[in-house]
Amino acid sequence: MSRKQETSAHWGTYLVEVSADGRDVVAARARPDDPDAAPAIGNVADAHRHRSRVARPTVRRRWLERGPGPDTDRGDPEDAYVEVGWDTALDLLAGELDRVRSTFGNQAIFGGSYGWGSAGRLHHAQSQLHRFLNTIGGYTRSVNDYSRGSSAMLLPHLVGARAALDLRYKPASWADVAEHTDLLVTFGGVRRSNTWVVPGGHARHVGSDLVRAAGRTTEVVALSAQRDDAFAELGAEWVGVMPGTDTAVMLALIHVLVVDGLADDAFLAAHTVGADEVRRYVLGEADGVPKTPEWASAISRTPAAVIRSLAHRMAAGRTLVNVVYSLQRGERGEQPIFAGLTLAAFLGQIGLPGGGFVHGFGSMGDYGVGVAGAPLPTFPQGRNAVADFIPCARISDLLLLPGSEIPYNGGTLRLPETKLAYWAGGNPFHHHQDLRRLRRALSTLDTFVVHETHWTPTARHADVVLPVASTLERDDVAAGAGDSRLRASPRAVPPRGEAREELWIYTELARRLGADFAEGLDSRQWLERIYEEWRAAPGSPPAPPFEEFWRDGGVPLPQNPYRDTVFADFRAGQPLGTPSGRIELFSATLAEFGLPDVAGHAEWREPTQWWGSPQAAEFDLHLLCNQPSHRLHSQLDMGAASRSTKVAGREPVRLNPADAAARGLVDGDVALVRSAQGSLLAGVVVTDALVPGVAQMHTGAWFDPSAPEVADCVNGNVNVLTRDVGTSTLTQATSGAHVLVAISRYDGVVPPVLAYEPPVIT
Ligand SMILES: Nc1nc2c(c(=O)[nH]1)N[C@H]1C(S)=C(S)[C@@H](COP(=O)(O)OP(=O)(O)OC[C@H]3O[C@@H](n4cnc5c(=O)[nH]c(N)nc54)[C@H](O)[C@@H]3O)O[C@H]1N2
Ligand SMILES: Nc1nc2c(c(=O)[nH]1)N[C@H]1C(S)=C(S)[C@@H](COP(=O)(O)OP(=O)(O)OC[C@H]3O[C@@H](n4cnc5c(=O)[nH]c(N)nc54)[C@H](O)[C@@H]3O)O[C@H]1N2
Ligand SMILES: [Mo]
Repeated sequence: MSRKQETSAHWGTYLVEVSADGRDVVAARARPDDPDAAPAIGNVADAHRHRSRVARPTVRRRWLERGPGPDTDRGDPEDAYVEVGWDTALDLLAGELDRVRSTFGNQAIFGGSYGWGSAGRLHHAQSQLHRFLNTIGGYTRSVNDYSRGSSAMLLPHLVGARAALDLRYKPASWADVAEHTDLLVTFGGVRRSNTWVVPGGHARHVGSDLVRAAGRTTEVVALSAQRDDAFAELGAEWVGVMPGTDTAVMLALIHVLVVDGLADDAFLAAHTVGADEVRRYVLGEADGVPKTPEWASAISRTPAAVIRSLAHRMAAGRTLVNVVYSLQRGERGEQPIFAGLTLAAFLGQIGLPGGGFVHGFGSMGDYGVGVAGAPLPTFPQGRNAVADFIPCARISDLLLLPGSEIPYNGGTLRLPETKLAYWAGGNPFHHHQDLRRLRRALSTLDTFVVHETHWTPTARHADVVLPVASTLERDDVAAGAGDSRLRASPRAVPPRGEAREELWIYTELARRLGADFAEGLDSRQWLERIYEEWRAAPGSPPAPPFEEFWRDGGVPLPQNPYRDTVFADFRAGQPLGTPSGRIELFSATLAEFGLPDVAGHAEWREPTQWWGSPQAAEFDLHLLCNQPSHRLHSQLDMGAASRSTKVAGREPVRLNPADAAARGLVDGDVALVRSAQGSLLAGVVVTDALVPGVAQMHTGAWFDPSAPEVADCVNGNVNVLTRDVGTSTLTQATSGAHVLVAISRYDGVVPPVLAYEPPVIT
């Protein structure tokens, strides 16, 4: 008899079925009461036992034979690995960590290790790695994220730190929207597939439920290059806009509000600073270019009449302006956020129920849930004795430009010299840009260490690969922000092969280095400890002792609805945490930074990656690189659900019928997609859901460099194409959402995809 049990991931809580002998996961399916379960669940069963699982501790043969040192052969598909026992692996690694810290200092260890790992609160890969590195003297860390690395840096300058945080965790709820909002104008789609994911997971997929409720009473206008970017149930009106040009449209909307007397001058005078600078700019008094709808239309290809009438509709009722994350994941990514907030301020509805500005509705499933997040159990990370850090998207710069200085947030950062990088819970060959450059960067290291469940392309570049137990193989607890339940996520099956829990690995490594990682506790004792510490902490909800919680499978979290108090209180007279206490439509702080690419107010600034740039002569299509629907990033890309989306055996590229016809492409063809950075093969999908001149691919196909004479990646990983350049000198975040490409039919012999094959082990 097989057995069913619950488990939790960033894509939700679901059920796994375990074989009668208790050793294997035979199926994974949605809970019957989940109204909108994620298709990614369909990847779990076959990914769990896939041949690409890392079975044993493994070391690169060249590193083992030659010792640590720079090596341009890292990631060579032919590179051989050697399996070693745990004792050997841990002895080698402890010795190398000790060599690096004593010869070069702890700042030579990069432990930023960005990534989404798994959802549990105890086995959180980064927290565990950071705690371990802290116990042995510290590490160079990374700050910010790939998700909203630019807006998270910008918004505190404009609305203060507190309000910026509340825009993430306490924005208007979907219930507010349904009740009060007449018009929701969203720049970038409210994509159903993106709401399937919440950091930490959610007990049920409530976000999408509420989207449907909102769609019944609220008119929705979605500006995007993709028609199918918004939930079908929203009944959104689609306005086509060329990617990367939204700022021009927003400025033109402000222009119409100003010129047609629709701006809320009383709100601007009482609650903002800088409205005059913005007025002068949009009227063209500053630079001789009035930001009219005609001007914006020439940039965005959105008809001027549509922009003009949209401005009037926005001023006619309660309007909420939403800007999704992806817009700020591009060069000058600050500007659409800055301009979107400025537009909402000119409408004067910030702080009114269902009105004003939100950022990220539709980007994650926890937006708009409307419930104040409860504190959650956390694994303590200790203190880092090293001060050095980088914004996470500057990883290749760190390794390629040691000793140099980069501008960041008005100051400069010195990049330390790195000898060893330690990655656990992330996949830089998924998340980082310009993978050819990343490979060069990794070749400079003495040693690259990776903890993984699977032979990801990142593991394939590592010198030491340690196999770790997956979520299904260990006990944990999980919950996301605003969740209804803290859930037990018990081990379903024993660890595959010789995989071990990371907590055990760090305990053993620390012991070899004369440090204490686990304070004598095993993982079960730690789970109980973080639960009990949470239960005893002030502000925690009532909860039973651990044994009872574990037996019950969870404990309800309080469902306290919050009010949009930041901006409501601000409207009622309470100052914001900005220098002026007001919303800064012109920030003197930003202006005084004197940066070449970010001014004191929102501006249209041409990125290099847009259809109007000189590069577009050769690379004539704008490729959108956005989140995959049937997986989380690169996770479980070999699973059945993800495989079901592939075309011609690789990641699909979508284009408009006119663009396809001009290139002689039909559905199911294999296309060669090239950018100034690199090339890939993809399977063609022709669709009228895209505006002409725009192509689209999802991120997350595993990097496959096995046929470099054909393309840098034959499996369709978009990050061989993207540019590794920061959003701006202010925020230095990823600009990976956009890249200019050329697409042609590939008529040669199509190479097989080898990305999911384990390496040669000798
Ligand atoms: N071009 C382009 N690039 C992008 C984006 C884009 O829009 N365009 N989006 C960016 C965004 S928003 C993000 S958040 C990033 C995501 O980038 P990542 O978070 O790095 O991507 P994941 O594929 O989720 O990588 C998580 C890895 O952790 C491993 N893992 C899972 N559980 C565990 C565990 O318990 N322990 C350990 N050690 N490992 C584990 C998984 O096998 C997987 O390889 O990508 C970014 N990259
Ligand atoms: N199923 C699933 N859901 C996920 C994830 C996943 O991997 N899988 N990842 C999660 C993570 S970590 C994050 S950060 C969020 C990201 O959330 P988002 O950044 O919102 O997601 P994307 O899908 O990258 O982009 C959303 C849409 O924005 C549109 N867009 C892109 N650029 C532009 C532009 O310049 N102008 C306009 N108007 N529209 C544009 C694209 O058409 C795209 O479909 O998603 C989360 N949700
Ligand atoms: Mo993200």
